[in-house]
Amino acid sequence: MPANLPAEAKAKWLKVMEAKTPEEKLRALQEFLAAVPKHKGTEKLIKMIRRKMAILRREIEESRRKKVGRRSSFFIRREGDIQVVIIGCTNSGKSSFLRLLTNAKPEVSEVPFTTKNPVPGMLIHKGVLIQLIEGPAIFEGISHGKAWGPQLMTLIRNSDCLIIILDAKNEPLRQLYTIVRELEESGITIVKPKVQVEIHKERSGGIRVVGQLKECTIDDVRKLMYGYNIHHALIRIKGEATLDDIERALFAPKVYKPAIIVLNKVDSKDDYDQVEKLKSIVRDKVALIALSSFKPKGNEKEIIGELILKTLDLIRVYTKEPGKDPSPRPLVVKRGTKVIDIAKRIHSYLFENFKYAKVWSKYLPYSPQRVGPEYVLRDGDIVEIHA
Ligand SMILES: Nc1nc2c(ncn2[C@@H]2O[C@H](COP(=O)(O)OP(=O)(O)OP(=O)(O)O)[C@@H](O)[C@H]2O)c(=O)[nH]1
Ligand SMILES: [Mg+2]
Repeated sequence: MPANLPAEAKAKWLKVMEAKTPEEKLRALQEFLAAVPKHKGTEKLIKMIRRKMAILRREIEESRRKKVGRRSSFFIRREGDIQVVIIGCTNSGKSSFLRLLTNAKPEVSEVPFTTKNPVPGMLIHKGVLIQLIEGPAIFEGISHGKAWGPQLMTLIRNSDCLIIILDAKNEPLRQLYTIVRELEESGITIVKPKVQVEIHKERSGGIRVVGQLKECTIDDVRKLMYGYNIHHALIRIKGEATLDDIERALFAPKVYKPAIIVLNKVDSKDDYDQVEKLKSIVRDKVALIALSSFKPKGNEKEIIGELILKTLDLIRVYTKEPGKDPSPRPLVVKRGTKVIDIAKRIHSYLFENFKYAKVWSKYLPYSPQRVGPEYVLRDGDIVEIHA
């Protein structure tokens, strides 16, 4: 890791972080690189920076070539409660899968790279609207700015969850490795990291840390940040972060995207050994299911819908006004959400003047029950807030 860089290099890194356009970023990286001393201890860093620069150069070149309005067809408006991007290698059956789960009608064909722009569809599961978007195919090298790479990675980064389609009849494991590698190269990881660090630069307020530090103090963190000329920032930590973890987040920030692996084209018993092989590799790191878009069992919508909610740790809560029926559409919230969080979400008046709530729940011995602000809601609960 980039420990012990001279002050000049650290100051230059700030410029890299502040760069807005790819062109600015490339220039800033060039200057940073010039300020990094070349020795054994900085070898890895230099390699990483050179790679970043190569990717940027390709990106700049690509976008110059495509200036003529192609970009807009890549934009999909976010709709519904959850946005999921379907990714995979070409011909793995992404379009077939989208057709199976939604009313969308993307072209299905054995011709590779049939889908060239994202196609949206809507899966409705227990009243939750899940927007599924088929992304154009991932292939080796796409993270280095080729074809739709940059736009696809942006689409992925802005989504809530990924569905990775693998073709059981075409080396699914190799496909998975390609996909994971391309994502990692773009700073996206699908395996939940033990520690997550996010650094938000701010205009004032000094260096603040929310979360747990490990083997270091807030003063160490401040010193580290000041070294990079960063005097105001909010550092959010999930898990326990060491000084190294924080410095790594500064240099190579990684975004965690929850994912579900769908092994497609499991049409007959002959394909089952692929399922077992994949299971033994993936284990419980990422959710995995096998299916056939050709020969669906009929319960795929239900299974995938449920798996998405579970993977994202989301529950449904119905709100209700006194004397009226519950809202037909649920609120989709994180597991662990309290009654008072719901009040806050509905209206500041309900939050500020909260008295009590009534809850109808299949988990309660009798319903409704009167509860306080700290009551933790569960999936399917109905809540009526009194202020
Ligand atoms: N045997 C079998 N073939 C399938 C299955 N699902 C899709 N296919 C076939 O696989 C080929 C590719 O399917 P698509 O759905 O177009 O794949 P895609 O991933 O969208 O491909 P691109 O958009 O071109 O990257 C087509 O010939 C489909 O008929 C399946 O469950 N079993
Ligand atoms: Mg397709």
